[in-house]
Amino acid sequence: MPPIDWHVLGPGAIGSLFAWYLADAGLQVRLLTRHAGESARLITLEHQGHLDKGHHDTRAFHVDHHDTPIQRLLVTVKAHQTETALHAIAHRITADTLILFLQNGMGAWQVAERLFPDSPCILGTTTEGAWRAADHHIVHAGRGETWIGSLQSRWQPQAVSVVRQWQHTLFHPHHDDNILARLWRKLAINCAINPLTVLYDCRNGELLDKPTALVQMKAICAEVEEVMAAVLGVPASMPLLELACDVARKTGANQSSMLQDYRRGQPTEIDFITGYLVQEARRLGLDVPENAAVLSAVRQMTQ
Ligand code: KPL
Repeated sequence: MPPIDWHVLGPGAIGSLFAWYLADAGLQVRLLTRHAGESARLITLEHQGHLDKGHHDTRAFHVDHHDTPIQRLLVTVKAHQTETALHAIAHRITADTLILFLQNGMGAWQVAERLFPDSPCILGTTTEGAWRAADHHIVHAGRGETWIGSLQSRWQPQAVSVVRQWQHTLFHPHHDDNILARLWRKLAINCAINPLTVLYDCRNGELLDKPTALVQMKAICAEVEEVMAAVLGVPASMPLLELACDVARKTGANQSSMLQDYRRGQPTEIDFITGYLVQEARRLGLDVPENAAVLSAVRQMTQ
């Protein structure tokens, strides 16, 4: 049997999308799921917003419950599920296991750095749009960009090697040796859009029609800009409010990932998005009252 190239931990919308296209490019992919009795999973991918619009494809994946070491691990579980999910497979992670985090929010990778300090840990961020229409039915809603890098210079070669390996996939990602700045830009967008879609119970684009939501978005963006500039040491290259409004417009028909979790009654990623921002602000001695208010409002609604 050929060696397994990637194990995907958390085959939700983004995990299934990546599993799908890695397998499509001929890589050997296995899924890691919580269901002990599950040995295979059929994933249906529906194409929207790019080539083959409306086309459905179904592909079978093995679910791996073995105890053998994992070579490359793609972590796509929700940020708050990371610790439990990694604990469950800790016996399969060695100093040679490459771990790539591709999640919304910030800071979940710190679990891996603590549990597996010798394993190469790299980070990615993607704007590929995917959502779950039903169990194991994923809609690829729009094309985006994927960036990969490492916070530690010792693991940059591993990040470059993944970028090379994925050149033959649909994603053809880019390497960024300042992945932190890119992750912050995504965090900023998520801080500006996701919690407000929960508070106003609306799609991303509808925020732009609500004057009070826009006032809040403006205040959120001003605070995030200040924290981001302090963390990265440089001011944002474009006004965040402009960027956030642009993303809200382009993804106007989307329900944000936080709103989807909220509507399904599932825990949201608020602590790894606005919660992370507020924590970083405190560490730096900065005041972020609008974000703190939004954080506590969403926590109250989702507890
Ligand atoms: O990343 C997103 C999310 O929903 O988490 C945005 C960019 C807001 C698109 O919905």
